[in-house]
Amino acid sequence: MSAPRRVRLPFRAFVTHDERTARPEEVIVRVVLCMVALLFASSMQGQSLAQETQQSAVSTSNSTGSVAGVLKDPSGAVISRARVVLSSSTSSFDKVRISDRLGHFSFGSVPVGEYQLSVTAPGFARQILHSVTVVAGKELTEDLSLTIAVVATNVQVEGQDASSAAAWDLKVQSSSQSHNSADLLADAPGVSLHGNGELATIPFLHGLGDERTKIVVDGMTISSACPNHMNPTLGYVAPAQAAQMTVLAGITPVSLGGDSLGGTISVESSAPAFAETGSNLREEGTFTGFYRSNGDNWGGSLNEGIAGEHFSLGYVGAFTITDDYSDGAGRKITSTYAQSTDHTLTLAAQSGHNFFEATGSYHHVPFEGFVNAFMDLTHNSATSLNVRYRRTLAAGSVDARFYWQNTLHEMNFLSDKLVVDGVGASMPMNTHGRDLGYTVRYESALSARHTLRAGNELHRLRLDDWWPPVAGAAPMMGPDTFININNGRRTRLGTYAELFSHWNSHWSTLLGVRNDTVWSDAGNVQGYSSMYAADAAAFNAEKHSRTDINLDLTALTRYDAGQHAAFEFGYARKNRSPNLYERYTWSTGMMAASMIGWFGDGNMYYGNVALKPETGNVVSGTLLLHGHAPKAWEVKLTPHFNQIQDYIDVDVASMGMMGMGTPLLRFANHDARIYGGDVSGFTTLWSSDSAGTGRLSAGGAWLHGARTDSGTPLYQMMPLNLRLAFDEEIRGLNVGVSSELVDSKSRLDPNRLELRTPGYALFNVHAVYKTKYVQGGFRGDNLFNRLYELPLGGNNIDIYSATGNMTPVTGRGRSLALNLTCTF
Ligand SMILES: [Cu+2]
Repeated sequence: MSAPRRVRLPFRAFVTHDERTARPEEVIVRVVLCMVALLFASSMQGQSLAQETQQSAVSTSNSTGSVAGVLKDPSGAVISRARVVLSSSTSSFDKVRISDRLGHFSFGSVPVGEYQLSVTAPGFARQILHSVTVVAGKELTEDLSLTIAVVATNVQVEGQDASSAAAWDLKVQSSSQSHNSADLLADAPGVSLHGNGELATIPFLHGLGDERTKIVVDGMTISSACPNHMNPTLGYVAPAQAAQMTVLAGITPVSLGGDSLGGTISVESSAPAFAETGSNLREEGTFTGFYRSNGDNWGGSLNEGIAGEHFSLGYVGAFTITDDYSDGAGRKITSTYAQSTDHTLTLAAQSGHNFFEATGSYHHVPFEGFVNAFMDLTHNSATSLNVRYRRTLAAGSVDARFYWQNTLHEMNFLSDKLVVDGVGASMPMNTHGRDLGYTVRYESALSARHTLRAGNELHRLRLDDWWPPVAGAAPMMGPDTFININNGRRTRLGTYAELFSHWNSHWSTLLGVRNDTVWSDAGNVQGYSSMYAADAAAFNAEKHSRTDINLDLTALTRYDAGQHAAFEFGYARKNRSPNLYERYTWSTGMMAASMIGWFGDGNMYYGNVALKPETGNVVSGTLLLHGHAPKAWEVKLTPHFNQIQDYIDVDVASMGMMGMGTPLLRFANHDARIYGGDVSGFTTLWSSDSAGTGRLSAGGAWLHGARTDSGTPLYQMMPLNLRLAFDEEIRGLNVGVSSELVDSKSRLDPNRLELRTPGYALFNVHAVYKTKYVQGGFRGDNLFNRLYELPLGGNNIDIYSATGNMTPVTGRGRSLALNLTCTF
């Protein structure tokens, strides 16, 4: 059997959620054999062409230097045949290079001075690096990571030159005034944020959030190990560690998708830096500190790195603590305090075509209040290991990764949780989650026109969720341990192939097919006492093991009209299988069911073993218009439409049980539809040496989501919103004002008793001053101390517990923040 035939093998079943079970071992063995064959074939190819490595000449002249680098896509695969332009704004210097098969480009004998580096490649968003400084006799390395197509919004962590592989060169971060990585996504059009504790906001893309959006951190899939999703993926990335976040909100290439219904958010840490050939050890570090007035929030981070030509060792540590914040009316919002600590150690090595990286991290949250949940987080610790190997081949690359994370999570009541009459002053709930997985990806330029990407990945979650008995609280909370999920297992094996074709200077296409087979299972359960026996017996009598066979497709075409416009249009079929809590939570008891659900609404939820995967049919396009000169102006429009079969919504089991004002809901499949549009753009108002650069930018999004059977609105759809900003940059100083306008949320899900939130406008100011080694920043948020309710912030459960009134959580009042970053 030839290698290409083996690649096709895993796509044997073109059926979704098929009950004909393919045994996991069988499929794993077949796919592993296929990948071994691929790896073997590619390493042979690599050896025979190893001599082709290009050495870029380093100029030794006194008046010139050189610039070189490697271009990669978000997954780390090299990009060949990209057009790289180095130009000067003060001289006539303007040179073009085309990246070679290893993604390399280099410019020799460049006169010293300031340059702009611009990169365009078919199928990728254009990237521009301003202020590239060429120093006499030195080679400047500018490795760039391009984002795929114009649908990608590339969020660069402000102040960190995310595109640079000078990994320790984390110059300035106004982002260091936040302790929440999801906040960094706030300005991306189409992204809305769902409040979920102070450390772990959950991003929604086009109305699809949490596990419906694929969130990948350094290639790892990390599951929420909590029935309230208090520890979602982004909670494990300190902003100090995130070097680049890529948001794909429209059509996602299958290589970056799988087991998701919306788009993909990929977070990458800084790539390890290595010393230049023949030079001494390279040692760099960055220290950041920040303080935010509202909530007495402070924290800091330390990045330290030491590197030789072939090895690199790096450490990132981050700490933050915050007290409860106050809203615009000066009311303290209880259960919004938190603390977290992160340590990450990375060891990397490179030699010739080989790159190896091993990262170990420890993340610890001793407490985090949840105003929109009945419980608080009282302990969360996670230990993880991520090992990566990459080999550059003559016409492509092989990239393999293995990862593991062990998460221990505990919930209980923190001291300012308003608990009715002291009842349930203690109620321990524990979760143990173990994520394990690998990814292997192969890329090869088949010809000048076609590039093939193929990959295989496995993710396995094992989860136990149990609630120890509370002394004296039987039969409601004793005498036995409540087993919520017993040895839950969810194993996903994904395999994909995609072909990128660059037909001519205008047209390119991307075609992809992907299979994800998901095996779910869980053991038998028990309640605290005999009062839970009927539900437990009913659950235990059901067949728990399920196999979903999901087929994803992507077809995308792009037309590049040249200097002023690009157009992209595509279709994607995407699938997400239910998570363990959606399938295997089982108690209809009021107390137990109110502990399930990651919506922040206080409603009671329980699972449904028979749930089918959700299947989305997405049609989306993007029109990009931009000015002739780089950064003069740009307008980007992205309409989108998603017809979702078997969307996992809820059925109302009972309303107002036992005097509770909240409904008991059971997860259930219902067809739904979401459509809308994003718009963003900017224009440069002036640009000169004396007046600096003044820029006006805007971004907005509109969404409409409804169930197609009942016509009722879908839950938690962000209302129409618009962001406007003006900023001026002059000699290292950037000052600006911005405003955030949000319409009222009036389309409400009746089953969840979703609450209306009024519209609001917030105004913010900022100033950042940068020098080579130090950056200082100031921010004033919600300057007019506006009182507003968060459309996606959930309900204030502390107020509900105390008064019986359900109200939305109100947002942070006026807040002033300072931050400082030093590079040494
Ligand atoms: Cu929890």
